[in-house]
Amino acid sequence: QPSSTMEESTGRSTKKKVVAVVGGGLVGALNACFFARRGFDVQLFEIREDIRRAKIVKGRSINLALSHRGRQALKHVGMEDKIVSQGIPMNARMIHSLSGKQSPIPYGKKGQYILSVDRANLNKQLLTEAEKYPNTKLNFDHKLQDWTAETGLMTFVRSDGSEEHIKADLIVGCDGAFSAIRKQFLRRSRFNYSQTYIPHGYMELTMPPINGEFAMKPNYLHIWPRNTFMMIALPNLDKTFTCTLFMPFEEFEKITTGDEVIQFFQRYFPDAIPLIGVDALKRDYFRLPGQAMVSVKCAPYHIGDKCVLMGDAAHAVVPFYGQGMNAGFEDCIVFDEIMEQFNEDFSNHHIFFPLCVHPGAVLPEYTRVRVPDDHAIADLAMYNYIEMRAHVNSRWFLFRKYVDNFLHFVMPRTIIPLYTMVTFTRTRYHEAVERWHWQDKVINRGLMFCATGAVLGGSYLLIKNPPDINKFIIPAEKMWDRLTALRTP
Ligand code: FAD
Ligand code: EGU
Repeated sequence: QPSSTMEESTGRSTKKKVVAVVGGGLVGALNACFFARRGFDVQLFEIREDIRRAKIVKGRSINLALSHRGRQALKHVGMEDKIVSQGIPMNARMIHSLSGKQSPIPYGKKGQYILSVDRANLNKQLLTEAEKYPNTKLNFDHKLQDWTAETGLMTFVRSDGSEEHIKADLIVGCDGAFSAIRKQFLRRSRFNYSQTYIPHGYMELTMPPINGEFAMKPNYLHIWPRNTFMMIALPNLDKTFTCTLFMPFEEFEKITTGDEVIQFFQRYFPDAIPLIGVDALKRDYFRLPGQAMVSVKCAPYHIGDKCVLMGDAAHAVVPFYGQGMNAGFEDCIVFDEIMEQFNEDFSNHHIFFPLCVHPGAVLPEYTRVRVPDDHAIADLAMYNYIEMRAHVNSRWFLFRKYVDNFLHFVMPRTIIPLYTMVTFTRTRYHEAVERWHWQDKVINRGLMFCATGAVLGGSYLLIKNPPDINKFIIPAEKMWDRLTALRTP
């Protein structure tokens, strides 16, 4: 049984012993590894049964785009190579226009790519890795019901109805967008919270292999940008593609029969119909209703020295930057770095020793450092959602990416596309946004400069060499010749 003993040789309870990770999803399982590596007694609690034994795994999205931030976090726990080897590299997007034309746009230089990874597989591997540490215990079928901030006492309910009361020195809330841990935060003063459901829902459809091969080119993130409607497809190891259809709930509701589904696809995604298959499409469309997407922002991320939120529990973001999991994984690195910096000192004793070199208090520092970045990626994802919905068709998408790439090519050090900073670097999200605004200014100044130069230069030349206006005036007799010339091909 996990229990808390706040023993400390110095008499001050500055170090944590028992860490309870609540939620065994992607971030919870990874976090268990991070804390186990540091030697804490890690107790992980997950409401579901062990997904490694479960026959059917229900849950959100089947596959995810893993990029640099997520990979770095996996690297910290020695999991990068294993996960990368089971992912499918996507070197470029493939833009599908309404006519069926496909245009690739690389993500970066040769060899720069993001990965399509299987969510269930990633989750299983992370749980197995966490379990390898002797100081970690995974507790499945444990639903966090309630907890007390003052004592760190948690109440869990099991599927047989029994209750368990468990205490920990530190509670790490990784229980997702509808976090039960976060409920206690909401009851407290000076806790900021906002949640927004977007009008769109999503639905997943599968493209089976054709003659044992991928139905489309595998090493791409396939995108069908159609303003209000959008579809994205990521490849899976079993040579299927998982297509995610995004559309407003009211549009989902308009489609009530199989024939209407086909009509809808005929109108917006005609090239996908034969690849998904007419019958499968008619069937799978009605399997599940459209799934909601929520954006959650809050602050602070901690209560005293007792509890901290990470992953979707701290910041659910809409999936329009492919960063939710990546940001949650980066949370784990940032927390680990702060623990290192503060010598794992969680106390608030800097109130008493303000000039101390390591003034302790890991949790307030985590909030201070991480909130601006998580809020920045939440805002960016929402901004991209609004932008795509408003006016991103395939031509606009292609045009924008070409312009970005061109400017980067001309001034590789000055202009770095925003998605590049977000996807391929660990530039702090809020700094990426600042830099993006700065770059916009530089580009606008550049355009202004060119335009002004053109006008001034042009005027100067006109004044210096005034054109003979008579050259432009066509005599009446010549006008007739010209008009008749136009008629003969
Ligand atoms: P979750 O994965 O939600 O895990 C939370 C865990 O806590 C679950 O296992 C749950 O069972 C458990 N739990 C909940 N309540 C309790 C309780 N009371 N007691 C005990 N346990 C509890 N991100 C990317 O980086 N790239 C992508 O391409 C991408 N695509 C996405 C596409 C879609 C359609 C969606 C919806 C999201 C996408 N994301 C993507 C985001 C990504 O799915 C999430 O950011 C990520 O799953 C967050 O992980 P988490 O561990 O914080 O939360
Ligand atoms: C959505 C759902 C293309 C997986 C944003 C790009 C996404 C993913 C983009 C989903 C888009 C949109 C980026 C990546 C990625 C692009 C990105 C979105 C993975 C700005 C499983 N987005 N996604 N941007 O640049 O940075 O290719 O469900 F259509 S990966 Cl919406 Cl890089």
